[in-house]
Amino acid sequence: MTAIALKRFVHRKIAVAPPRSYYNICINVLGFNALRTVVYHLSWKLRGLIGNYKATDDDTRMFERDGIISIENFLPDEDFKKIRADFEKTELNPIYQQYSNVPQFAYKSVGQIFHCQNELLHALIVKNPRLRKIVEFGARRKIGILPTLIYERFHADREEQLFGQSPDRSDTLHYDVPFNSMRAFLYLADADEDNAAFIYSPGTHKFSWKRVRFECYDSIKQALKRAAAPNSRIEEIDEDLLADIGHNPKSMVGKANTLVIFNAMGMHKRGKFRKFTARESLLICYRGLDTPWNFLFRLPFLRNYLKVG
Ligand SMILES: O=C(O)CCC(=O)C(=O)O
Ligand SMILES: [Fe+2]
Repeated sequence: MTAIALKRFVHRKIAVAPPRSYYNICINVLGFNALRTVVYHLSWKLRGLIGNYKATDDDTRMFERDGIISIENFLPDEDFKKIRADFEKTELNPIYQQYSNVPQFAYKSVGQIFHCQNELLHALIVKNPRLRKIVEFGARRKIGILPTLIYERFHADREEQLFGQSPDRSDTLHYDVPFNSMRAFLYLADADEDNAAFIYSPGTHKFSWKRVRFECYDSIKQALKRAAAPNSRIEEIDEDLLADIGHNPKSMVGKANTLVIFNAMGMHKRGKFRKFTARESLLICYRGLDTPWNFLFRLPFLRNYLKVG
């Protein structure tokens, strides 16, 4: 195994493996998920102390408390219109997914990724000081990467898909990774409970021993389920486990030009489609900020070498 292949393996299978679908029962019983969560939390805490990160304004205070913040009329009108126009002229690539136990991908999900080669998004989003401040505060580190930017259009295109489930798993309650990880949606059209507005459970991003216990139980339960039925869909989280961490989901409805910044360690999911109206947004993803390779600080000279695709 080459060094790069080993690094990739560790990255995918250990560092950022989704906690709710890590199937190895033994490893989960041994507390792998819990240990990972504790280690990441300690590194985040330490970075906070060293970097002297403090919640000093309404944005950061709310983000610290809830793990999510919704900002209406985020961009000046003329800037928002430019992004909306850019979105409209961008040809999105349809992504169809087929799962063995689900006849057809429930939504037509279309997306296109820009790695910030787009000057407009770079100027208006990537360099936006308000967004940057909240993300740096949430991650407890300077933003040393370019976020992944994805234009998204989701919609149900058949009657039976209304209220149906999406096999991409994002409409099942989940947390993405066992560390504080920042993402944002800029709504490019109105999002409401009829067109699958994002759902988040404020406060569930917080570290606590109950949370660690939750991760431990849930990961074992998922692994056992998967062992019994390998092709089964990921299960909903148990209500009593959720109650333990103060679950109180909220639909993040918002008009076009609302920016929703969230910590993907908190419980969240995509809503359901009750109408055919598409949900259109720009997803801004800072996942690349956190890897085991930059546990405390990113080492600039290693940055490119260690970049994991
Ligand atoms: O599309 C959505 O609303 C959910 C997306 C999601 O789960 C995520 O970005 O982590
Ligand atoms: Fe997610």
